[in-house]
Amino acid sequence: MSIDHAEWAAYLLAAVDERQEVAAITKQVDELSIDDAYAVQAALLELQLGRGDTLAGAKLGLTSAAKQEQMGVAEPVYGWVLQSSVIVDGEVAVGELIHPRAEPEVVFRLAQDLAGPGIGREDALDAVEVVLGGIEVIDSRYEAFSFTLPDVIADNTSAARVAIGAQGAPPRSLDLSTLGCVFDVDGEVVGTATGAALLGDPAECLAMLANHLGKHGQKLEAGWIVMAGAPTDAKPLGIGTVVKARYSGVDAVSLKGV
Ligand code: OOG
Ligand code: MG
Repeated sequence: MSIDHAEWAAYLLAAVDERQEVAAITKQVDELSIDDAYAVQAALLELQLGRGDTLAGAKLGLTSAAKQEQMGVAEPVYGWVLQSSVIVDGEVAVGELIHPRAEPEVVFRLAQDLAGPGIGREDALDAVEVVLGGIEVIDSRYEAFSFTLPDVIADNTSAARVAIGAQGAPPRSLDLSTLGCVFDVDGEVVGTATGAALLGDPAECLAMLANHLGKHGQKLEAGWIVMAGAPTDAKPLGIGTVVKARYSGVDAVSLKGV
C-alpha cells in the first residue's frame, strides 16, 4: 500500500491545531520508509507555509547519545523551524501545546547559504555568522511522546517552539567541542554537557544537515538559524516551570511555561 503523504501531513497538522495527541503513523500502515517520512514532513511544511508561515531555519534532532537513549531512536533526524515557532518574550503558552518538553540547543545563524554534497566541519563553519545558545520546546504529536524513526521524521522532528539567546559569538572564537552547557529546571541543575556530545562537535551536525539537504536539492539559507540538537535529554515543561540553559561564551536563555 502506498503512503498518501498529504493525508498524513493533514493528520499531523490536525493534531497540532487540536492540541491532541494521535496514534503513531507506523501503528496504522504496513511500512513507512524514511523517504516516505521525509515526504510527509515536506507535505506538512507545505501546509504550514500555505497558511502564511515562513521558514526561520532548520534543525537536527537525536544527535546526542543522551537524546537517542531518552527517545529510543538511534539516528539523527532533520526538520524545519517555522518563524511562528520563534519565542521572543521568554514565555511558552503551555496550553497551545500537547505535552511540551524543553531542551538546550546549540544554535547557528548563517551568514551564507550552505548545501552539500561534500560539506565538512570547516566548510560549515565558514557559512556561520554567529553561534548562539538556545532552548527548544519539543512537542511530539504522538501518544505518550512515543515514536519510531520514520514517525518522528514525518512529525517534523517534534519541533514546536524555540528561544534563542541575545548575544552569541563568532564560530571561530569558540572551541565548539568544549562549549559548556548547564541545563536548569526551577533553579536545579538537571543536565550538563559539552558541545562534543553533538557528534563530537556541533559543526559536524551543521555539515551533516547541509549534506542531507544537498541530496534532496535543497539548501540552508543565509540568515537562517540551525539547531544542532540537544546535548542533554529533554524535561517536561508545565505551567510555572522555569527552564534555563547556560553556556560558556554565549548568553544564557530562559523560558517560562505560562
Ligand atoms: C525528537 C526531536 C529531537 C533533539 O534536539 O534531539 C530533538 C524528540 O525528541 O521528540 O529536537
Ligand atoms: Mg531539539
